Amino acid sequence: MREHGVDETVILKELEDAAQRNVPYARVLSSMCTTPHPIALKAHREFIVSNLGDPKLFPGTASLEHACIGMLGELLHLPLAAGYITTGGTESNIQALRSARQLKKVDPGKANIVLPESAHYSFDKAAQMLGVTLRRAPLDDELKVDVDAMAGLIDRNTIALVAIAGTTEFGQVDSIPAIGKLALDEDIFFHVDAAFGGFVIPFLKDSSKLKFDFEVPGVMSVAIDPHKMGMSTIPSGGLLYRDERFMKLLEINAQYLTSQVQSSLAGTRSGASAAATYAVMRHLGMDGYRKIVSTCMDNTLLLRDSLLDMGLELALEPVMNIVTTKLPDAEATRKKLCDMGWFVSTTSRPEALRMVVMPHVTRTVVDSFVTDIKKIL
Ligand code: 0PR
Repeated sequence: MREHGVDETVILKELEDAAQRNVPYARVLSSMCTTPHPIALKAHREFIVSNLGDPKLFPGTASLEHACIGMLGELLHLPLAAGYITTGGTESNIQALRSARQLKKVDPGKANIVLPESAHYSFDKAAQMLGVTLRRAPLDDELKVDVDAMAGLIDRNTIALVAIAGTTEFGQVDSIPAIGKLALDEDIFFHVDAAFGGFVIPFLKDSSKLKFDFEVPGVMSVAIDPHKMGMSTIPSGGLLYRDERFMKLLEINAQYLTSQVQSSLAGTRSGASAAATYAVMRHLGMDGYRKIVSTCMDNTLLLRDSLLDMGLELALEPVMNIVTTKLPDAEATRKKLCDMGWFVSTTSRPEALRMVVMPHVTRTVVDSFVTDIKKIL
């Protein structure tokens, strides 16, 4: 830091220059985040100074967080769910597994978690932090986890089962009712990572076919991210529990706080996330999200059809707003697109080019992306 401070106008210019260098969302088909809804931005700015780490100092903000959990609970078929607003899917997944480890005492170093090969890398972080082993079950032809293989990996040291509702790479949804049954039969804690799919599946036309939340017996916790398809600001995640008891397992004594105890992973945490999430969920309502998801799905199918017309093959028929197309050297194509200013990603098994059709990927964006990809394929 400099000895003497710099004038505000100079700094504002520096900030403007830094912002200019960021890639505009309209060129980004690799991200699960999007431009937040304007009302979320307004709410975020208004609550930026509040700290939910000490909720009794900010009872107004705490009531907004409580209301968010209520609305998320309703969305996930459990209006009375317990939970809190996290910083995102990573924190939600870590915390859910922390609850599972607290719940079932096994010999130190022996605990394991059975999860799909498609699970997000946040579970690797969780495993390192919690000192548990990950047992990865393979996927079937539809890129869903093989439930029989999961069953075969369970032993008496298994503290949790995990399933994904909207896999990061392909947007597939595991057979959650079957895994819920397995969890109940084996009496094991079952966590569903719906960080991406949680704000998509309930708004799809045939949503009732994809059961993934608390309506499925056996599901004990769900991660759902308002900062992905929920149109809220970063960092906004949601962790919901079937029973408050699971969240209580995380409580740490913090006598000097107004709340005396704390169960979140972060200590000091922004109230802005809760305010933004509250505002956008209240403002959009179910029909608002339904419209957003419907437009994303129309654009997803438009992109899918354009790629099929080019003679390309899909890695998976889109279940949600992610398009994956098989390519022998997907990485080379990704780089060429990057040189043209487009950001997409690749997958390895199967090797594919991956495009996430977020709300900022409009029809115009799809058309111009297709025009460019035609030039190089
Ligand atoms: N669970 C699933 C299924 C996810 O897809 C992700 C993130 C997480 C958990 C972790 O969520 P947080 O990153 O909020 O902690 N999936 C994306 C990914 O890692 C996130 C992302 C978003 C990546 C924007 C890039 C990007 O530009 O690929």
